[in-house]
Amino acid sequence: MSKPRLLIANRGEIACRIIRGAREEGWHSIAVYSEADATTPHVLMADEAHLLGPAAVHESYLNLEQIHRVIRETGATHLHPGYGFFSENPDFVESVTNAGVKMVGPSADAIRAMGDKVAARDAAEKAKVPLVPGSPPLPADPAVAIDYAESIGYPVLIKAAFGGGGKGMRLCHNRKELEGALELTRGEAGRSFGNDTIFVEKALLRARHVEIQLLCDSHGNGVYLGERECSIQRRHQKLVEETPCTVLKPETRKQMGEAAVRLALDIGYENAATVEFLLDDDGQPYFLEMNTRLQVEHPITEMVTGIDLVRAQLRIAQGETLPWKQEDIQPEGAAIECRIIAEDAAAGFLPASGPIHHVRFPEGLGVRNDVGFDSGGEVSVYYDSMIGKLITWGRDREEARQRMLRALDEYVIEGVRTNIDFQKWMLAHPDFIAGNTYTRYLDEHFKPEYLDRPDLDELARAIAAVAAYRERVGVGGPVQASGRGAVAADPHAPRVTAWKRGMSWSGR
Ligand code: MV4
Repeated sequence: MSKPRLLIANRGEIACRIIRGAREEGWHSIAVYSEADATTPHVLMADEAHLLGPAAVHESYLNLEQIHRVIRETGATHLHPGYGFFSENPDFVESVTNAGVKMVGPSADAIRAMGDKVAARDAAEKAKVPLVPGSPPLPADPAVAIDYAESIGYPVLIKAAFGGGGKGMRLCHNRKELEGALELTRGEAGRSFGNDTIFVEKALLRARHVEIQLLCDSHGNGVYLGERECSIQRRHQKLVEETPCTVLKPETRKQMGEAAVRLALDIGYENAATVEFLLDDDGQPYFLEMNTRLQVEHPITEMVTGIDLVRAQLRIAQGETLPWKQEDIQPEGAAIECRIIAEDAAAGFLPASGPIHHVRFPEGLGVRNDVGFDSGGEVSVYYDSMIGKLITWGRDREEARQRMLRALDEYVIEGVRTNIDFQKWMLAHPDFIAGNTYTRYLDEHFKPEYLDRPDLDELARAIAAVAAYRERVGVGGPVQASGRGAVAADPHAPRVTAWKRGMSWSGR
């Protein structure tokens, strides 16, 4: 059989990740890119690369005609959508499939079935997946919603049936709030999702977000690859993910995993999926929704299971049978992912953009760095501000955590502000160490003022810059800080290293 030809309809770190999987499987990789991405790593890594159009996503990565043009010009046989962009768009999947290209992912029907959160709840109920108490679609009469809310008790969440990922939700603590929010949420749902179906669910407010990774082949086999806890998030953007969840009991993991596999097989699901649950204070799981794509945080599952999820996806797309039985999946150790985001905490977490003058990536045992940028690149305003993911593995959680702090210390990005300081704060926090995490944790506990003082950071950078310059021009001797800034010190004095100054070896 000739080499499969894989078009990767994405950019950045996930495009690089997929190209690596393709190369190891012996597949030919075809990158696509926008004018803003002409020299980015995914373009350089792929076997071939094709321009889609200008930087704006609707002219490039979300331009269906241009992607079809590249399919025709390259003879692509398979397409991997990554996450975001077209990854959960059933119309896209249909059009690609009709062009004779095999999607590395689920069918349009499976995406549609899970995109409707009411239908997803019904399917979950049939598969005996534990559910949050919730209503059927609500009629226009507010009395129905109020009666329902009063039967399950406040607080409740009004959710849009075609929302998801936290979009189109509204929290109501009492009857008055519910009355005020119903038509508002319905109107927004209609405008945002083209369908104004809404329903209510009991709101679980101190719950953890725990999700189950699945792989299903096209022959009706499915396995679960353990869980990921993703409670550390702000405004529905996950920031830290870890596996295993510190509080999940083995019997609950088994219950959630088996329920998730039943749901997927019931709907004839093929390829990778994630089933999201809330885990309440009593350790009870409740189904939220199913994500029909490879997720950003998939690497932590790969680290503990040793299974390459992208390679598994490619083999599933070729019709291979899963090579694992459930008992073959035996996660080892612990893994943590910190998302590296270009943003300015002091400016209300606005996305940061601009040229990347210089980077130094962390390395060493148990460290994985998934990025799609390099020195000399640029963070564009057109795309997601998540520019990379730092992942560490340890024999236990504490080893993974300490390794993460060490790796964050090694990480240098000059030119754009990032959340690396936030990640250092989070990973060193007693609540994180203790595993006291839940979805509202940061709303209740974090303020930007907690991060390092930028004036001290500036001094540290000035010292490092002078030291680097003196080394480059061959001027001997260490440099130290004084009231006048960085000055040459006695060359015979013992060196005061960056570590002893409370900075990293990279000078931060
Ligand atoms: C909830 C919930 C509490 N109770 N549903 C947000 C994302 C989407 N998957 C569903 N979400 C939630 N649904 C009930 N009945 C809280 C959230 C939620 C959340 C869930 C997972 C991760 C982060 C979150 C942040 C805010 C709210």
